[in-house]
Amino acid sequence: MSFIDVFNGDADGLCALQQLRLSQPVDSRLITGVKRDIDLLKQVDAEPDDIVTVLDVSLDKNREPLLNLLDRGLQVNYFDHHFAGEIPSYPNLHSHIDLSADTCTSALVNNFLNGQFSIWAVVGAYGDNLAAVAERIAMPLALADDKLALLRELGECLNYNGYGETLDDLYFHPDNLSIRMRAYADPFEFMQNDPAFATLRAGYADDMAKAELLQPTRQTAGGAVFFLPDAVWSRRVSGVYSNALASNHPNRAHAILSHNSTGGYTVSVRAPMVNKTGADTLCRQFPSGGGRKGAAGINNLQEDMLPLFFEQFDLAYPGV
Ligand SMILES: [Mn+2]
Repeated sequence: MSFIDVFNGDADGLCALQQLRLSQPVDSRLITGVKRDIDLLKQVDAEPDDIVTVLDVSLDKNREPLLNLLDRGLQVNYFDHHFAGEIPSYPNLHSHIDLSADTCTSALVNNFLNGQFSIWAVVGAYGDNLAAVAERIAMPLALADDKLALLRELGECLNYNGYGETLDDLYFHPDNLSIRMRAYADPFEFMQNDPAFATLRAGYADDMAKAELLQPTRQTAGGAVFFLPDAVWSRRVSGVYSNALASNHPNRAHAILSHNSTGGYTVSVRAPMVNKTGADTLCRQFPSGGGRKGAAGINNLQEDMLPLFFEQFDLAYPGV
């Protein structure tokens, strides 16, 4: 019997796994990728007595390989907050799926573990740009403001690391980052002792300084659309830059488009922070689109679909 951990390569996926593996330290096979690579379960090559844990990737996007594993009798633990569609009913599927806008996978694992390693759930929630969720989980820990700010920075840095078109765009492969984090029950010790944090912090600052010089290409009453240049730094910064725009302009919806290698665009959509709805339904209208109510994306939007995308963006976010 072996353990196979399948997780999104962003902060939320990493911090969800961190809590589970601190609680149950086992040698597991890790399957992950860049944040947008959520088609992960098909990579699982398992024996019937293996235990598969899936974190922070949409069940709907992984339905076929999931059903295959379940039919073969494997035990599957599934924690997620993305669009799931119908959740299959199998005695060997242990699902912890909650689509509400005010939760994330790290928070769901925190509930499951009764707060055993909640400090890592705080990091994961910050990484998903859910500051209110992070602060609610952090409340019983009674951390000083500067400590909380550091956890936020770690979450944002881990999240930043997940963005890129391929693993080569990233500073650290998420499986490597997970193994480096593994020894630390205390994220402050991780930040102090492992050079990964300093590397990500410097890269983040550098990429953000470039992004902040950009102007929106389209501005409407309800939203703003930005195009990022075709460069490694812009692929890395697209997600955290979207989150920063959303936080700095809470009444406005945002779409951030970057070029990808197939000649199309990778799109990040953020609903207005004051009304986190519609991002998932907007993106799911397009092939390869998906996500959550407040934050969603399209992996590959073809150039000729741009006018339709703008039209649907305006319809979704007409402003007040
Ligand atoms: Mn998440």
